[in-house]
Amino acid sequence: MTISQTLRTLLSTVRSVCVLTGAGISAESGVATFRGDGGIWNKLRPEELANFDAFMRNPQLVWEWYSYRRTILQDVRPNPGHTAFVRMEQLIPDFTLVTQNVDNLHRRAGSSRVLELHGNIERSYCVSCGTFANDVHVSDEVQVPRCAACGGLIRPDVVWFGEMLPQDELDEAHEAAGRCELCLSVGTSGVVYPAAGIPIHARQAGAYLVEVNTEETDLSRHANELLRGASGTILPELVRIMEESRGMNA
Ligand code: BV8
Ligand code: ZN
Repeated sequence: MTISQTLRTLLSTVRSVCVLTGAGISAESGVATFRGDGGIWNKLRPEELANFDAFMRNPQLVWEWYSYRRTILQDVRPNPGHTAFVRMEQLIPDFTLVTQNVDNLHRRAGSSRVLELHGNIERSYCVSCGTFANDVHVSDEVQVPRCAACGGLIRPDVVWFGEMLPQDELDEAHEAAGRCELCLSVGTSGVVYPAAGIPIHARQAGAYLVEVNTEETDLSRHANELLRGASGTILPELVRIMEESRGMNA
């Protein structure tokens, strides 16, 4: 993977950066992606699980899936890709981290401000009264968690297909994309909208768009530069170039 002189120069001067991450940034932590090899959705179909009707039809099945994913997340840790963005946030005056991931790993890595477009699997709320219930543990013999306040069904606080994204986060992400000089699209296949529109908007607004991915994606054709490889290797290298060129060796 070679980094162009254009990007090296930009990394030494850039003051406004917008990042979009997807499941690929968590792959090296051992969290399965959705659509890549071994992706969970290759086995499971999103229609059956990640939508509200499926949940109301079979809340137990959907909760077993989320409970399984939460259990996996207890044993994984952020990887050098997540950590690189914690450092980049310190180096860049106007830095915005937008994620599609619900795995909470950016926050666990120490990123102070994360725009979670698809929610967060660690949070849950009542479908009837909206009360949040964050100490929900579901195992297969236990019934679906019920709201202490009104007895309604508790659901994971993630955005399912056909559901609106949190408007404030989406607006803030859109604004950051519209003003950034450099946009990094990292570990996302770019198939899910409106999130996948963020890097495209940045490019159209004049940003230099770089894709960090092990494979070709739906966003590759929009990028100024493709860095083919693992985010856990590439992102620390980008930060090293930033630090060196700004005389801020760690
Ligand atoms: C909405 C949360 C509107 C739950 C998720 C037809 C055309 C276009 C759009 C649509 C359409 N039909 C329907 C739509 C809209 C739909 C959509 O985009 N569908 C797609 C599939 C066609 N979008 C929606 O429904 C959204 N809502 O539009 O509402 C609306 C309007 C009016 C009124 C009401 C509503 C809601 C979308 C959110 C869905 N929720 N997840 C959960 O996670 O359990 S989506 C799910 O996909 C995850 O959030 C995930 O983050 C997201 C995107 O996937 P990726 O992160 O990109 O992961 P993926 O596995 O695909 O790719 C991983 C990449 O990493 C790969 O490229 C791989 O090569 C790379 N990689 C692997 N290892 C590494 C690596 N890269 C670097 N380093 C490595 N080591
Ligand atoms: Zn309730």
